[in-house]
Amino acid sequence: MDLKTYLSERKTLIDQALECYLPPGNGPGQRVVEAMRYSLLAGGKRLRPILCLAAAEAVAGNVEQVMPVAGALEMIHTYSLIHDDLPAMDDDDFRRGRPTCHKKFDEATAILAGDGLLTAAFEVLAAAATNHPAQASVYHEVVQTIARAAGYQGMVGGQMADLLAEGQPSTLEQVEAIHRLKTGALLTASVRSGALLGGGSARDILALTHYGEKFGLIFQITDDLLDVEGESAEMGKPTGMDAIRQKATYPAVMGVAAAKNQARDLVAAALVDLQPFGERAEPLRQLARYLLVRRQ
Ligand code: GRG
Repeated sequence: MDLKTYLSERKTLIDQALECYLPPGNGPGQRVVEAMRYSLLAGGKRLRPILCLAAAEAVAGNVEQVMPVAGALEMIHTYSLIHDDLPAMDDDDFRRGRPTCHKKFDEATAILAGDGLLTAAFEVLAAAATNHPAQASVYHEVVQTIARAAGYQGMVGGQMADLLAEGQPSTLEQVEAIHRLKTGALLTASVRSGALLGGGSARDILALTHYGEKFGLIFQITDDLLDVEGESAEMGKPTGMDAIRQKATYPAVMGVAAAKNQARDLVAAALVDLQPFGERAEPLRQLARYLLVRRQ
């Protein structure tokens, strides 16, 4: 399979689905819907929904049925980016190649757009569960998995820990703990949800969850490396090792070479998790390898 074609076909399907889940609004909430759509439909790699669909594929599940859950994951991810970009957090002016939500609209609208996307995600999840009453217990577990990964025991808790760690020297254990929550939890939940909805056995779900945990760590290590030497560094962001040292990142605590080795070792281990799934896990296999060579 050709990963580039696979990713672009999946991205097209996901973009079409997102357009349906969040149509243009009218009435008093129109401005906030406009801001939600501005950020949600702005592009992005759609990595979380793609992982969710690929995990369902790995267990021979019905990919189409998984789409609403995949869309909900992207809505939650987009909300986190909108809020992360706010002046009170990372204070970024650009995201996905255009002005951030609060720059395009205003801070209050951006806060509401994030809130709107988070709650809309759970509305989409509830509708999906309603449409599949025979699988109520599976949907229940999916909603619980996603809520936990997004909330204070996952992404929100990780963001808090990251903010508290700013400017403080961190150990490798602390960096790993922050990233497992901040970015790893939602990525892992994406894979796990796909495996659950695809009808995987308990053993399949566990193996794919382990793959998802490794994927989350590799994603974060390579994201940190891109900040040091990738496109974001080339785009003139305040990065490079001096900026990185003040943040809780892998290159800061272990050095660039060791971080690259760690990422490579984790990819090898993630591929072992996928062994039982044979050819069906080829997209997940290639996605893990892709992290090592991505430029954005
Ligand atoms: C505000 C609750 C709250 C959480 C924010 C995930 C997160 C926590 C912040 C994102 C900030 C950031 C840039 C983290 C680095 C890793 C990351 C999540 C990058 C962006 O994800 P991609 O690369 O983005 O999947 P696209 O645009 O492709 O979707």
